[in-house]
Amino acid sequence: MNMSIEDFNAEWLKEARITEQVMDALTDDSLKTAITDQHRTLGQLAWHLVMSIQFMNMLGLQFEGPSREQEIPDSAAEIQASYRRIRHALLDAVKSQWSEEDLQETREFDGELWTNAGFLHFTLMHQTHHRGQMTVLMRQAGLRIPELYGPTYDSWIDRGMDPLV
Ligand code: NI
Repeated sequence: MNMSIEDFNAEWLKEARITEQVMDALTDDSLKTAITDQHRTLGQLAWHLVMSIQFMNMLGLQFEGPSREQEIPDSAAEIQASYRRIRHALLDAVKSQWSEEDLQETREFDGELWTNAGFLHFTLMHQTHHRGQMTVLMRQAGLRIPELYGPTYDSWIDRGMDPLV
């Protein structure tokens, strides 16, 4: 998908804010939740989202983020702070370091030719995908799920309504 810097700015502001709300609902105890012990934990998924933003450094964008060697934090507050920092850092870097021409620059990744705009689009989709996985694990962990694209079970209850099925 072709995106302009303005398109990315608008989408990222919305999407990263939603992700931040999801991250902010995490608790230390919830981070170990997983569907089975063969699958990624809630904490691993949350950290994967932080580190996949960090991956955009590989495209020549310069911004600060956690080191690849850093262990996955067992503190929800640390993951939340890292996400908050890096989601702003990515957007600032895109806006200040890339022009519209840079977005059309291509590079090979995993045997395919990608534009930088394509990577930005992928970053949005990839985040949404894992964020959806996170909300399932959060429900399993007994956490309250913030509203993402509309009311949740909890918000229907709060409004005195029968949750939709
Ligand atoms: Ni992934």
